[in-house]
Amino acid sequence: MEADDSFDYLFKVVLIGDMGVGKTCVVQRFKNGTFIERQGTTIGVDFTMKTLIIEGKRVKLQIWDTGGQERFRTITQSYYRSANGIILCYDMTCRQSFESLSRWIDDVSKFAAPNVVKILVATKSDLELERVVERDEGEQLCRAHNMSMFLEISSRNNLNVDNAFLELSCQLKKQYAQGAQLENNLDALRLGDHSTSAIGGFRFSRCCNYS
Ligand SMILES: Nc1nc2c(ncn2[C@@H]2O[C@H](COP(=O)(O)OP(=O)(O)OP(=O)(O)O)[C@@H](O)[C@H]2O)c(=O)[nH]1
Ligand SMILES: [Mg+2]
Repeated sequence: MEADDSFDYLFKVVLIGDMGVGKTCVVQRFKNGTFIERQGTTIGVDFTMKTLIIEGKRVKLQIWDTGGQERFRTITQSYYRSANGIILCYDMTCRQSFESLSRWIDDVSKFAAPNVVKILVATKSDLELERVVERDEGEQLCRAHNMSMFLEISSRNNLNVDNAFLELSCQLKKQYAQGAQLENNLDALRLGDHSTSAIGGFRFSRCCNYS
């Protein structure tokens, strides 16, 4: 538990992707600033929290780090539904992990809310010499599936890990504000019909001010 439990925004973020792509290392780097070379495989789902200050607001992230093994797939699907943000991960040194994304993306579209914010992350960018998935391929996939952002990151060298969470948080915060604004406008117009999703379907540019 964090000492100060107050927050302005609370977002649930789920990390998914094949076993061994480095999801737990990403979370460890972000949460503790550490990198463990021999990280054990995640059994089921692990949970952690971290609060960021963005534009003077406390943005609390509930982070669900899922085990990528096939046998956990059904369990992890149940975490998608309440997710505000999803970080889809592949390992840029492992083509299979990139190919698997189509299945992970299918799962997201089946089980997550339609307005969930998705970002795509290529891990282990320190291993440039072992790269087998080109940057272009990641960018194309990101565009093709309407994901908000693509980043190549390294937990080992601490490259872009914080940025991934910050950009995702900014987009969630923006989405929330736009949704609230839209709701207010609808109320003001007394349309009385809230059946359409007020915060779905926005496209984002990168992003707000954080330090
Ligand atoms: N070179 C390099 N290796 C990494 C990096 N991140 C993770 N690894 C390696 O990849 C291994 C697997 O990482 P994990 O974080 O356990 O992978 P995971 O996606 O959580 O795997 P599951 O929990 O089984 O789904 C680690 O033990 C590291 O050796 C990175 O940024 N660079
Ligand atoms: Mg793990």
